[in-house]
Amino acid sequence: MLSSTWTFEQYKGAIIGYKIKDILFKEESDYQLVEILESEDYGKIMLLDGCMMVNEKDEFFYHETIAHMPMSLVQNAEKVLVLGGGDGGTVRELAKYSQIKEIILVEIDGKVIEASKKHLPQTACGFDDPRVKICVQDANEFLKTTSANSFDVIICDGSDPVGFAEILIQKNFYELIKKALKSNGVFITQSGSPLAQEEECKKTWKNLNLVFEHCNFAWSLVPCYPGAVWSFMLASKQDFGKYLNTELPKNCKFWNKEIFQALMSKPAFFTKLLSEN
Ligand code: SPD
Repeated sequence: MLSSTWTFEQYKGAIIGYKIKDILFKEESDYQLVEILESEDYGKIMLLDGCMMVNEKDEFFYHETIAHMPMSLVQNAEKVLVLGGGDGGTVRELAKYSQIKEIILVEIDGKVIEASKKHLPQTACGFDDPRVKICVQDANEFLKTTSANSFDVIICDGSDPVGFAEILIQKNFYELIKKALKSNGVFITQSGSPLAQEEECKKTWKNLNLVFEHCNFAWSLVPCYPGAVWSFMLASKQDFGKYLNTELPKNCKFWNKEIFQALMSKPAFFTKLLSEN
């Protein structure tokens, strides 16, 4: 048991800190250091290589946005693929839709799933849904063997694109996603902070536009991530952009139809950033 210990995440010239009460899980996996800590004010938090992934207090902003945004843009989505997302938060949100028949989660690091199931039940509860199939595999390798036109919605819920996750913003990766997506399907990826991670946003936008006929971007809030304003990028083979889904997910803390419109609105600083490509 620790007392008055802090954990800090430094990103460029800024640091975010959390006061920690206890270390619940700390193991080096084949890919990264996986930690789950009990914080004083933000519930349990998961860090991967010291980088904040989830805290129980504000994870709803991120997971509700990344799951409900694409689901709002596809009518009757039945088959959904989640790449990354080993903490289970995105799957939990998807499991709210009765129309979905199958959710496949492809996570490279089995330890993230194991630690989340054990210590983050509030986030990982969606794994219990019988429609969820878990594959512990590299997302790029999974996509190489996926048949064309397989998924209505594909969600890339990855870490920052560094090290083994660098592939997640590459053109080749987006080409594989395009192949796996149905003609009216929608792809969404988290794309970093337009305030703190400008280059990551710009590269994601550039490569998506090289591959897909139709791209769009949205923003949301993730108070625990560097920059706090977060970005999400959407891509499709067909024109999209209107709210289509009639099934509004229940028990959301953030998401609703008005929030959808607000997050799809285009703040000038963000449009300018992406036009600098
Ligand atoms: N800088 C942290 C970016 C992490 C994005 N993914 C978080 C995964 C939550 N399911």
